[in-house]
Amino acid sequence: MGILKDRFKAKSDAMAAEIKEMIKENGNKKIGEVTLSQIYQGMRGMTGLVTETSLLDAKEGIRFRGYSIPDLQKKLPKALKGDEPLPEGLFYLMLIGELPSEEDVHHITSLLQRRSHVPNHVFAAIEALPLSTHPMTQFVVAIMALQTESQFAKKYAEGMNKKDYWEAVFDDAMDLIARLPRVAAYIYRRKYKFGDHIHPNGLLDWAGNFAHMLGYEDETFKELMRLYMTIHADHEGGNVSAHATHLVGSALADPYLCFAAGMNGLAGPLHGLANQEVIKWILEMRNELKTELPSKEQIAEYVQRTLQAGKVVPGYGHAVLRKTDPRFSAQMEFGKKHMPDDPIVQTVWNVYDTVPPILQSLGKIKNPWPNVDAHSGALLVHYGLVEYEFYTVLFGVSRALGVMASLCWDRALGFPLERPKSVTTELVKAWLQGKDEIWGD
Ligand code: HAX
Repeated sequence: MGILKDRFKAKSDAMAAEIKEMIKENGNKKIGEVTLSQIYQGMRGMTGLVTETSLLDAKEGIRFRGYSIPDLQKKLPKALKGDEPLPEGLFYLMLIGELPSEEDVHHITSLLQRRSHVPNHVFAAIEALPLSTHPMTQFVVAIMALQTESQFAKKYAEGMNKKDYWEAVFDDAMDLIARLPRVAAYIYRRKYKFGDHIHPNGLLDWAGNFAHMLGYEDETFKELMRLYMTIHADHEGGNVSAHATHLVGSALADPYLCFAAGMNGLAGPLHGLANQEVIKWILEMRNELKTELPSKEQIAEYVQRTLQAGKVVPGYGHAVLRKTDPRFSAQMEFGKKHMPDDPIVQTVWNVYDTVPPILQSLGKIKNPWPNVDAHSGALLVHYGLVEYEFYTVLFGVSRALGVMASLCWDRALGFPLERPKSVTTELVKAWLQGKDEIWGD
C-alpha cells in the first residue's frame, strides 16, 4: 500500500479497537454539562468533538500531538540550511502521531510531488471567473472543479465497502494537499501578475515550491512559507474551517467537497479572513495618519475610532485562547530575526503594545491578546507580497494539512453522521417553566 498508508492503517486500526472498548466500558459516563448560554452563544467550551491531530489549551496555546510550536521548530526535519520546520513533517506527525525521520519527510515530499498534477479544466474554471473575483472564491471554485478527480466519490458510486472508506479518503487527501499550491499560485499569478505563471520546481519541498510558484525566490521567504504552512495547519477541531470540513465529511461527502466547505468558513472575517483585515486596517491607519510608523498614542486613538464605528479590531481576541497566541509569537520571532527594522512589522509590535489594555478596559472581551492573524500579513508585505486579499488562500493551503489528516482519522475510526439536536426558543421557555417532558427524544 505504501509506507505512509501502511503506518496509518496500523495506527488507526489499533486506535479504533481501543475506542470501541472504551465506549463499551464507559459510554454512559458524563463528560460535561451544557448550559443555556452555551446553546445560544456559539457552544463555547462545550466538549462535543474528538480530533486527534492537535489540542488547544486556553493558556498555553496549540500542541500538535503533544508538541508545541517551539518543539516543532526544534524537532521536525528542516530544509537544507533551513531553520524552520518542513510542513510535510507536521503532516506526518498529525497523521501518524509520531515525529518523522528525515527520510519520512522526504518520502512525503516526493509523494506530494508525484500527485501534484492539476487537470486543465481546473485552470479553465478559474479563468471563467472575472479577474476581480476574490481569491478565496477562486480557490473554492478550483477545489470544486478538482472534485472530478475524487477517488472516494468514484469508489462510493461503484459500491465501496465501508471498511475501505478510509483508504479512498487518504488518497484524496494526499492528492488534494499535493495540488493546492499549484492551484493557489495560479490564482495569485493570474490575478496579480498578468497571468505570468511559473512552472513547479520538482527539486523543492512542498512549501519551498509553493513560494517559487508564487514568484518569491528569496530563501528567507521560502523559510517563512515553511513556518507559515506549519503554524496555520491545525487548531484542534472546533474552529470553523476544521469543524465544517469534519461535519460535511460525516455525511460521507468526498474530501474535495469537505475541504471546499471548510474554506468557505475560513473566508469569514471572524476566522481566516482576519489576516487580510489586519493588514488592510494597518494600511488604512497609515494612510489616514500619513505616516509609515504611527506612534502608540496615534494607534490608541485609531483603535478607539475602530471600536466606536462598531467594528472589531482584527487579529485580536479568540474563542478559546486566553493569552497571546503562540503562533503570533513564532511570527514575531521570525520578524525579529529577519526584519527587525521594517516599519510595518514594527507597527504590528506597537499595536501589540497598545491594543490589549484598550480591549481589556471594555470589560466584555474574554481575550484581549493577539491571534495568529495579527502578525502574518506584515511578514508577507516585507517580502513584497502586498496583495492582502490573497492571504486567506495561503492560510487555506496550510489548513488542508490538518483538516485532511483529521478527515483520514474520521473515516478510519468510523465516525458516524454528525447530527446534534436543536431546539426552539419556545421549547426553551417551556423548559424554564419546568415542563421537562417536552424535550422529547
Ligand atoms: N475587537 C472588538 N471587539 C471584540 C474583539 C475585538 N478584537 N474580540 C471580541 N470582541 C467583542 C465581541 O464582538 C463581543 O461583543 P458583543 O458582546 O458586543 O457581541 C465581546 O467582545 C465578547 O466576545 P468574546 O467572548 O471575547 O469573543 P468571541 O469568542 O465571541 O469571539 C472572535 C472570538 C475571534 C470572533 C473575536 O475575538 C473577534 O471578532 N476578533 C476579531 C476578528 C479576528 O481576529 N478573528 C480571527 C480569530 C482567530 C482565527 O480564527 N483565525 O483564523
